[in-house]
Amino acid sequence: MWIDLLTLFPEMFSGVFGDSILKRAQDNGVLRIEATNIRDFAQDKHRSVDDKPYGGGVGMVMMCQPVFDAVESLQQQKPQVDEIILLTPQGQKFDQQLAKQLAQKQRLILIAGHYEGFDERIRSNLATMEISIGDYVLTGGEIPAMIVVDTIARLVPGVLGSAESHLEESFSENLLEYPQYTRPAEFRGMQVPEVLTSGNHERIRKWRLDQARQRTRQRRPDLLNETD
Ligand code: 4FV
Repeated sequence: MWIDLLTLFPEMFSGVFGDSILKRAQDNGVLRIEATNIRDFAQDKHRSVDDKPYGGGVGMVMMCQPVFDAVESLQQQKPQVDEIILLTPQGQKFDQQLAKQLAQKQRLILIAGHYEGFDERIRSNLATMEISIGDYVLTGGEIPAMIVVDTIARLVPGVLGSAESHLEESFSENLLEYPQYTRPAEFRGMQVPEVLTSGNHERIRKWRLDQARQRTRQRRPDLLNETD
């Protein structure tokens, strides 16, 4: 999968995508993540990318021309871009389901905004999707872009090794994770549940499913269907 990030601060991404699992996936050619500076497409000598809002009001608005030209420049390269995604509080709420849908795509462009947001013509005539990571307002779209990329990337085949598998145990995916333990079996008098050291895989599977259902019922009843 190839993800282009259009941003005013490309250097913000080097730490997050330049290390660990995502770096390994890029080195292995499974993933391609590239940040491009929108300001490189500004046409005036001040390299302007924002301007005052028509009709007055506070703050500045991301201008059309640099963003349109940046997207069209990226679109010159194959493969074809499947989605052009604005990160904005007005967008579709991002969740695991949407991440799974996007993980099926071949190439995405994510556009991280700043200031008061985007000129409406970017939204209506260029973007194909808008995504929000939550009902709050950040200073920029870079952190939302990192969240979206990280969540999608781990679902792309070959990104996670077997040790980091995202594949759920054999029960429905709309449950919270069951409790996890590792060595030692006793820590400061706190024991690991006996079932987990029993070696009885069927008992363990049932215990985990029951724990996941209990935890989901207690913490996130909204995730449960009637059948769970
Ligand atoms: C945001 C969100 C978000 C709004 C003004 C960037 C900021 C600035 N993006 N989910 N919540 N964006 O707050 O995606 O343009």
